[in-house]
Amino acid sequence: MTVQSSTSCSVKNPYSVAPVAADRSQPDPEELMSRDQIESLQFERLRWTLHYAYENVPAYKELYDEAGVHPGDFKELDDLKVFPYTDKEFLRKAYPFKADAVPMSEIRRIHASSGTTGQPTVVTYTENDLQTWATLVARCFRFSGIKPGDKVHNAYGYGLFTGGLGAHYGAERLGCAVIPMSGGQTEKQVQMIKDFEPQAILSTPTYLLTIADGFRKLGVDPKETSLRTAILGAEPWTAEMRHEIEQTFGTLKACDIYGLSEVMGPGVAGESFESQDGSHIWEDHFRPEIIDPFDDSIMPLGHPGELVFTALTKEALPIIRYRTHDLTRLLPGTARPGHRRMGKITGRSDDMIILRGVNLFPTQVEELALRHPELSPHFALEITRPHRMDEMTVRIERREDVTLEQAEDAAKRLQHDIKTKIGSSCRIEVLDPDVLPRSMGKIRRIYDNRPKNTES
Ligand code: DLL
Repeated sequence: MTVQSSTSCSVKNPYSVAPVAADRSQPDPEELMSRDQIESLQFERLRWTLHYAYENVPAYKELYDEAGVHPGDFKELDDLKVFPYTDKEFLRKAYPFKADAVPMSEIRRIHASSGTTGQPTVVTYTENDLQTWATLVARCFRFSGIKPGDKVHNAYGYGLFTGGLGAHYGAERLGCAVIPMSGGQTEKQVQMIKDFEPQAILSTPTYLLTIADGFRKLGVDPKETSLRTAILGAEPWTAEMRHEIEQTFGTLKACDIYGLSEVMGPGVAGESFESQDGSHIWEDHFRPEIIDPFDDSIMPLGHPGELVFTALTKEALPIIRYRTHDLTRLLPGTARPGHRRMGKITGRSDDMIILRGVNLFPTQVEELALRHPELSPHFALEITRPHRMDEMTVRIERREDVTLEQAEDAAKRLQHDIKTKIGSSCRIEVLDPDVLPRSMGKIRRIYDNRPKNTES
């Protein structure tokens, strides 16, 4: 490509298409829309999306033809419910690029979700998709208290994972100086934070705990760092974990950011630093639904269930009624009343432990464990089947400043809490500090050591 020089000698790219607001510290107009305005925008965008997917992605045409529905049936928002759900399997079958609505010449980025089992899920982006993504991530960061001009330490992993690059371009779009650390190399992270004095950090909640440990190992109290804002996501975390992190870093505010690769990546929803009351879903680009994961029926506002998303503006990879497996509920918007909020995610339906008929998520253990000041946030759950019955062992580290006896006393109380509040019996093993493997990104909480290929 030939680059023409500008006569005004401006450093700005004259060919840039990025719609950056003149004052990046101000909300986008769509952010401030009323519920009615959002819903009429959603209706227009949904109608476009349904036709666009049907005409350009054979898998959607096949799905809708088989179900006997047609984009022309969409006459009001409520009609979305007649279109079948999609899921990871739908995308897997299209591996790697058969779900794309545009030719490869229009694709500018390819990411893939790790996929704990089998084939990864591939997600693609056009130039416009990347612009939307950066704009929405920037919106989340501003909403969570980051300001143009701030230095932002990005500890989300760079690479095929959408966290690193998604957060990176969002921070640049907001007008921040990004420090592209990626995950891992904790000592170096600590050094960079000490030397560069960023105001904000982007990380998974559990990796931020690892970084806090890194500071303590150097003899530095995390409260002495420059960090004032942490934007945390990519894994479930509880109000208790927020409290833990905010206490550890002193004046820092920890806010949530939510997203998933298939729907875009980070930035589908973000949290206000003022109200810290759950992430608002950016409904100018995504229409959420909550469904009953067992009978697939749609749940009313406030009821828990599985989150389902329809992306309203995606060009490369249309996503319609995609089942996320994330369990939460929808709530009315507060700081941005036109957009609905999501409650904290309890977990993924596929991460649910069923222990002798009782459903259990690691977040429930996190919530209860962190109420005992003798116990640390570092724990893992092991499921075994020594005889015919499943058993769970909670392995949890004690805090540095308590004795083993004190921690074991607290563990007995935790065991009682788990029995009475969740309904499961378990064993608790108290470990010394720094024994469990530390998170470098998304933490692994569950170790399922039951014999394979037997009935559950
Ligand atoms: O984790 C995207 C992301 C990166 C979000 C950085 C936020 C920050 P995936 O790897 O596709 O994408 O994983 C998506 O992670 O379905 C949830 O189960 C979980 N998840 C993501 N954000 C949150 C959150 C990225 N704030 C899966 N709270 C999702 C709870 C989250 N779980």
